[in-house]
Amino acid sequence: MTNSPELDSWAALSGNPSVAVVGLGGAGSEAVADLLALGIPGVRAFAVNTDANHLLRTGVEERILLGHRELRGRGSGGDRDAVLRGAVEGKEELLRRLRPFEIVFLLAGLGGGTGSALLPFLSRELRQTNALPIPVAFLPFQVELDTNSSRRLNVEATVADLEGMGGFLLALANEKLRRFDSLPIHRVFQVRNAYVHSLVTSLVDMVENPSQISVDFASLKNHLRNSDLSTLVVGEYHISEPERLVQEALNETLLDYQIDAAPSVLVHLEGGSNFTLGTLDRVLRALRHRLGEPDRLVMGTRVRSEPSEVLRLTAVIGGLLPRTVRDAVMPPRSRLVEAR
Ligand SMILES: Nc1nc2c(ncn2[C@@H]2O[C@H](COP(=O)(O)OP(=O)(O)OP(=O)(O)O)[C@@H](O)[C@H]2O)c(=O)[nH]1
Ligand SMILES: [Mg+2]
Repeated sequence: MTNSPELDSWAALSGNPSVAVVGLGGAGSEAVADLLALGIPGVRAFAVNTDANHLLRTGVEERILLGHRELRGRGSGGDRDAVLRGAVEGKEELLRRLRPFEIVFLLAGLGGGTGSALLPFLSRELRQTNALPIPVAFLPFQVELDTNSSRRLNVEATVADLEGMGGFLLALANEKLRRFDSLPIHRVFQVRNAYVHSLVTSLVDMVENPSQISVDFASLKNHLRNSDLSTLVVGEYHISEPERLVQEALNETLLDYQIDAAPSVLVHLEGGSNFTLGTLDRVLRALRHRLGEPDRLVMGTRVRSEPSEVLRLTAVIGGLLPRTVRDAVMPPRSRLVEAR
């Protein structure tokens, strides 16, 4: 309390936005458990599923079982419509539990019934409140799309729903993890989930860290609400080579996209006390150049108190052509015909 009523009223308004990560279905819930293992201080974690067994086994504390009347806690077996009916039934509880949060990351693997149905459903519902939903979709491996047409249809329906809504969808293609073919499967998913961890902690840092270059919640919301299909890149490199850092990050992309024509980018840079303004300028110039001089760039930095040889970049590259995501989720026609 100060002795100024006006300052007191500002203090009451200055609290950081509250953040939740919500895993939808099996893959989404497992991603949230990985984020918890990596540490997400100040962020509340939820798992939402139609599968009671999976919910009982997950390490995520806040759990919501949906559609138990129809699906009896057994999962949906890929039935997106049944999950949607369950979601309508459970909508009040879902929104009551999620209402306190201003930024809500929604994580789902597409192709099954639960995550595929809930990602657009909750994005739409949360957009109608004052919250900022950030839907993150893991696209199935090519072999799943080639061999299981109901998976493909679920993915297509989900992407179409999200596109129809306009606004943000962050897409990460599992197929791009094939470069880790020699790792055990759970380790491969952990690599991808570490990217998502970087996204969550960077965005939280950007809105909660007013001491450095930061972005207010309203600008972040405006930026994300206006950049539709997006993907995530993460890179780390020696601080003396900022251009190489940008190159490394862009090489590690988890979606095929047209790199040289992205209209928007949100970037977060984290370095030690030796991270200079000159280095920041070199990173941003290199990034803008590689992305074809995007019209909109939102940036945040975090400078730790100790010096560090490593600079870390996390960027959300937005406004990708819708065609790009369709290409990523739909195999070429000839291959579909072969698979039948
Ligand atoms: N990270 C991760 N992804 C997975 C895992 N299993 C499957 N996936 C991917 O996620 C997609 C969706 O699968 P699930 O998450 O199991 O499906 P669901 O949303 O629970 O839907 P239903 O079980 O059909 O109700 C699959 O096509 C895979 O590409 C997993 O264990 N971890
Ligand atoms: Mg499931």
